[in-house]
Amino acid sequence: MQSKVFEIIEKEKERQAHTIELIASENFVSENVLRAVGSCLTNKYSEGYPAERPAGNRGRYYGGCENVDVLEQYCCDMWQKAFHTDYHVNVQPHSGASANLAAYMSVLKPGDTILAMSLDNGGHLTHGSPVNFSGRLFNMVFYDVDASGRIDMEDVRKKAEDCKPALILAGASAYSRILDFRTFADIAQSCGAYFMVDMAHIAGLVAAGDHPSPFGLADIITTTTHKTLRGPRGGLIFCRPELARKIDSGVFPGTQGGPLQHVIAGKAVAAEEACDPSFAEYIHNVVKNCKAMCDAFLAMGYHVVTGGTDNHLFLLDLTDTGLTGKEVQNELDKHGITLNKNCVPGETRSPQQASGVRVGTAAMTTKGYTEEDFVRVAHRIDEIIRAMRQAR
Ligand code: DSN
Repeated sequence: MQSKVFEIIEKEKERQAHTIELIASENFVSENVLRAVGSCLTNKYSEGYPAERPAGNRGRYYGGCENVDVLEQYCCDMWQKAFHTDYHVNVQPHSGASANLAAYMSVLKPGDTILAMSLDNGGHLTHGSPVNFSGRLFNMVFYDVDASGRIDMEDVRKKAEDCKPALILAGASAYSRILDFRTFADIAQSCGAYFMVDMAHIAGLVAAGDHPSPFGLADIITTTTHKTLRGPRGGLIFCRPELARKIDSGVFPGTQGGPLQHVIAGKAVAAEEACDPSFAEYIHNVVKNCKAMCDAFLAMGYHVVTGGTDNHLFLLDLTDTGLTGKEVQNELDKHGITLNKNCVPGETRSPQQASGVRVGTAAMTTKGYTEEDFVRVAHRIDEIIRAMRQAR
């Protein structure tokens, strides 16, 4: 049967081949990851866990799981290797949002207090946005950023003392600076809270040693596998071994049914790739390229939130230009440059309009872009923005 779907996929392949991809949360996976995700493993049901899991959570609810048992355990082993950790790992979360939901539900009750970073300041929807389950199920308190946009650790300490949270969350979707996991952990310990890190954006940098590691400091660590880790779309949860049973139950049967074994296969391939020395080399280049591009914008007089970047992304605050993030995103789309509008600290517009754009270098570094290429793109973006302002 002829399917329309393959025509659409061909068009998307073309789009991906011919645009400059600067969305900070996207990347291009290897052929092996694609092969694994497109495999016959999609046919298999396997609710439950492989036999090697900690007592209480082992065993499957279906027959015929002998191959996926080996696969899932291998995937867990490889992610432990990639992060040099003996933390327990659950590779079943379907996404970062599912991982965060399962993590919260494993150790918290509805109504408990979570101290986190708000969406406007760079946090994620699942970090307590009122339109998300997190903001509806939990009592959210948000720590602030200082005038430059950096997390104000004194505010974290003060709010933790005041609200006595059950869990403190560090991690972000649009934050360009090093996260001070040690100070977060000290604050969590001093108020008896769980310390959770959502490292979805920076996980590749953690694996490569380009960002301090939360392992050994956080109780629970969630991540996606498709951003800087360059794997298939999906999530992972790591936890201290004593929380293994709670976390596994929080994923299945707590918040998910059958795991996606074809995606787990893709995650296992991505973990193998992350263990190869070439991955660290790639991530070093992502960070170097990001700094070069960010410096080019600073030199052209743009307002970069926090004044720079330590990682794979930065945020341009367009308030001074009179343009919205949405207008710039749409205009760049017309010129084959893809990025996303983003709220900035102290945002006055709705997230649909937003006053900034987020720029990331992980995807185009995979395509071989160098510092010079990213600087050239920065100048091209500036030309387009200047033309938009003149047309006003
Ligand atoms: N939407 C992802 C990002 O772009 O950061 C997070 O879910």
